[in-house]
Amino acid sequence: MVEKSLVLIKPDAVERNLIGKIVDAYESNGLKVIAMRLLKVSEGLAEIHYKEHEGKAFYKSLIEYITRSPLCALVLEGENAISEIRRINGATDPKAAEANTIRSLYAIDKTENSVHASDSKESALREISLWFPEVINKLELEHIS
Ligand code: 3AN
Repeated sequence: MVEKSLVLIKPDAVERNLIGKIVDAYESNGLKVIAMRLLKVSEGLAEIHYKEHEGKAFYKSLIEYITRSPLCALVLEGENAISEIRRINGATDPKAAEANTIRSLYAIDKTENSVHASDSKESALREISLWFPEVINKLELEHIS
């Protein structure tokens, strides 16, 4: 099934000039970039994006990290994109990530782990609406017409 997913190439990766290598990992696995934006995230957007982690021990450092310098947000599309992207990314903790995944190659630690990707259809819809409302509006228009 063709799906869309939100990916963030996070500050630690953008700071180390890894955007190209990371996008290449997705594109060479057949995923298509359908939206892309470089931005320095506001605290408000970070808090909405990471709402499910509010109150956890790592929450404050997570918000500080994600807002400290620009990140690259993308919408990717492809066959089984949601699970495929998470496979390409590897486990949250780079020490546990499989060889040759993005996190095994580039992540620094559990917080500065280079990439984020939606973990379900529901979170993909929520996250794409948050980061790229124009993509959702276009989908709705296509659905109606
Ligand atoms: P994933 O990004 O692999 O879906 P989530 O959704 O569990 O992982 O966590 C969101 C982000 O919060 C992670 N990408 C990571 O940056 C941070 N994080 C999650 N768990 C921890 C932890 N135990 N310690 C520090 N940071 C964490």
